[in-house]
Amino acid sequence: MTASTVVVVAVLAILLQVSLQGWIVGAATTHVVGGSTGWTIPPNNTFYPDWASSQTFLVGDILQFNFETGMHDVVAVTKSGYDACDSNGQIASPVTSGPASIPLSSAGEHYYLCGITGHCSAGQKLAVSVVSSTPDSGDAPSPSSGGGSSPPSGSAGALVAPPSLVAVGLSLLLVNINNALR
Ligand SMILES: [Cu+2]
Repeated sequence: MTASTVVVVAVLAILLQVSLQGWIVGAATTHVVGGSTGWTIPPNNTFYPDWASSQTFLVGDILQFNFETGMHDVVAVTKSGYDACDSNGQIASPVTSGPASIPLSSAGEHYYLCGITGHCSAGQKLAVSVVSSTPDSGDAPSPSSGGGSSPPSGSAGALVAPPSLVAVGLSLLLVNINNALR
């Protein structure tokens, strides 16, 4: 009886840890450029600006350009290259294989265009504004005022809440399992 309880709790602990890691790692978002339209000559010149304005781009997120290899490409360019549809302003080698996943590794403005003749001037270009994922470098504001209890030491500030929630959940599970086995 005790042994089976230990096994059940161990399995639950592993599952909780896996889901917790997923919660942390899962913070990055993959943005499918243009949604279901993908990366192509858009129906109008405001299509990609409109799409970009509907998104929040954080450092660490990924831009996914869906296109058929050979039909389009993705060239990261400077702002002047973007404005002029001039791929000579490229700041990285063109990505010619679709679909292409490009990580947003720094904050600021990032510019992309399709280098196939005529496509950029037809609106196939993208400007995104990437913001830091931690705009406030300080700790998150604590909702508890007057409790006086400080979080347990030894954990990174951002990770204090989830492990304690897991601990509470495990305790409740232990109680329930013990009751069920009686
Ligand atoms: Cu193109």
